Amino acid sequence: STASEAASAAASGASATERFAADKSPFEAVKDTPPERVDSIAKRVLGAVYDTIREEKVTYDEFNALKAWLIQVGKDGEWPLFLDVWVEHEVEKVATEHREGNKGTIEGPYYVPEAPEQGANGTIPMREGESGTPLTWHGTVTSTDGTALAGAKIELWHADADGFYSQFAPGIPEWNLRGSFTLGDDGAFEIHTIQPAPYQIPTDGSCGKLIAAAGWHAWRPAHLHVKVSAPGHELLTAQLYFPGDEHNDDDIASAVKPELVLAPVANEDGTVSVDYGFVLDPV
Ligand code: MBD
Ligand code: FE
Repeated sequence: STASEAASAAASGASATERFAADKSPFEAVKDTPPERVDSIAKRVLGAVYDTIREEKVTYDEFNALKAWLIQVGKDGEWPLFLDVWVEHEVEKVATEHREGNKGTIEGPYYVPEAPEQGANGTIPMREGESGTPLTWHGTVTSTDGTALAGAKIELWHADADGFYSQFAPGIPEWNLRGSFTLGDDGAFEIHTIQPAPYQIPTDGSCGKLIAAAGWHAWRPAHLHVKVSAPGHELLTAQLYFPGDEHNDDDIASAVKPELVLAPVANEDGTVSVDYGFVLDPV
């Protein structure tokens, strides 16, 4: 219903801002940045803005609409959403371009650390009768040299069959569709979950206003989020996608890579199986 979607859209923006504030101490990490670097980056960003204003002959009315919109993005708590949808993909590419192992992609705004542990062969927390096609996923976590990574951990989180994330939409149990899977010596796992639905970013907030004003759509393809970690290896943040999703080629968040599209197999009992493992780069 429109009313419950509106309620959850407003809530998810504010929750994502709270989540960000709780987990990251961003200024600490860059406190030794030399002024030359700040100067260079700030000048280039502003330069791109000046070029746009000159080339597009931006008017005062448009400038004032921008000011009002930027103020509202903050009031809606949608800065994490805006930055993760329209900026993070380029940061992620630069951060991981040296890797020889698995492709990764953006984290997005809805990760919560310390999801409940389910073991190497486990079912993600879900409601009784959780809707969606049951999905059995196996694979192995290895290093780039092929060694199985004992004690690797997979953190998995994803939307439900209606496209909503626990802790960011109301009325969903706290850890629904969020789980941690710590692997044994063979680095192997078998995870049971359900297939998520395509996800529409909130349309009733400031990001939605930009999307409507620009004539864009608000959709991301269905996806599973993961963080995969192992001692002595770089943390992998990725998402897995499903073949044939109409938004794989026009994800609003530009986060789909061909290496991250699964090859699921439909079983006779209506469930789906998929084999996909991860290759981590040594630190
Ligand atoms: C999501 O679920 C997501 O993964 C991203 C990147 C942005 C908004 C919602
Ligand atoms: Fe997501």
